[in-house]
Amino acid sequence: MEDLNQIIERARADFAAAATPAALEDVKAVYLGKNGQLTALLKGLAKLPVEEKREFGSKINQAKQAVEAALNERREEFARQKLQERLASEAIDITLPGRSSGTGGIHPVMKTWMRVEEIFRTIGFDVADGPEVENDWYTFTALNNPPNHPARSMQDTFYVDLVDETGKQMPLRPHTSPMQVRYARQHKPPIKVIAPGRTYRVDSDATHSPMFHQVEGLWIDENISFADLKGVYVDFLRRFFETEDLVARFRPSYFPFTEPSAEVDMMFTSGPRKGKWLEICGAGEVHPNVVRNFGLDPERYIGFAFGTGLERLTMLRYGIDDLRLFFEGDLRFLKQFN
Ligand code: 2U9
Repeated sequence: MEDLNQIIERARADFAAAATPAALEDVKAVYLGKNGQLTALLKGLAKLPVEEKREFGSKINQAKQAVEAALNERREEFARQKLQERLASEAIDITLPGRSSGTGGIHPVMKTWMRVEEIFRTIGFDVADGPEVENDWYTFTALNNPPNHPARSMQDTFYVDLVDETGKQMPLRPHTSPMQVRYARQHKPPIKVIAPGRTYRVDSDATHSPMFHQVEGLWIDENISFADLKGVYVDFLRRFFETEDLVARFRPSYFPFTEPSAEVDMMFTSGPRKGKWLEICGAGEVHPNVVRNFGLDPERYIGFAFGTGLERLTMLRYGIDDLRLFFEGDLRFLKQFN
């Protein structure tokens, strides 16, 4: 009896001392294996008389069950330990910020585009759209450009390998004007429209990009004067820059498609940018030849047109000094606007 209790105690101690599951299985063999101590006792039963066999046999079996229970307990301990180690090594820090797929933002020039549309829509202007690969007539002829005008040259305008219905090579539009010509020929006066969009010119430095954006405006009716141009444009500038403290001046200039023509400068009259004239726009009363090309009688219909660069408006609004920043796609720059 003493022996059995001692065996159980030693087995428990040995199981506890086993450092690894493999060591535990080795120790198990010492007690329960084919040549184990309890197995040997069971084998020895055969030599005992019948009564003792029964009594001693049941005690050995109880001892065997106790040793097996101790073994299983130690096995479970190893399993729990292994699970804890795995949980610790695969732990997730739930306080880390999530990985987002990133949301896109609106490009600052597009923001200006949207703003300009919004402002002009509130004063009754429609918004035109049209092709970027144009034909010669809408791009130059309709706008009163003489056949030898430099704008028509390969140095100033990009051409694609396509010819229009009159056999002339097709340009990438160097201004948004063709959209206004198309619109004017499809609508009856009053014609009140802006044409924003991408434009292309053979030009590239800190203030010029081969692809840029313009917005042009056109208002044609029976009596639309230079005074209306001033009123509409200055009102637009004040709303775009969100300040009443802004003045504009109109300097005489020349464009083939307007007569008289002017360049518009603006100046802030308060704040940090106060007191410096900034060029912002070209404009004028639409030339009678252009009105005729709309299919209208220039003796009856008259009005103004203007053209502004969307990059220029954006640079002045945010104080950006290099146009190339708009086209480099650097997120450190772009993220500031969203
Ligand atoms: C039609 C008739 C007339 C639009 C005009 C300008 C003067 C002009 C430039 C300013 C900066 C283009 O982006 S820019 O480089 N624009 O100087 N644009 S008058 O005149 C028109 C337009 C369409 C049918």
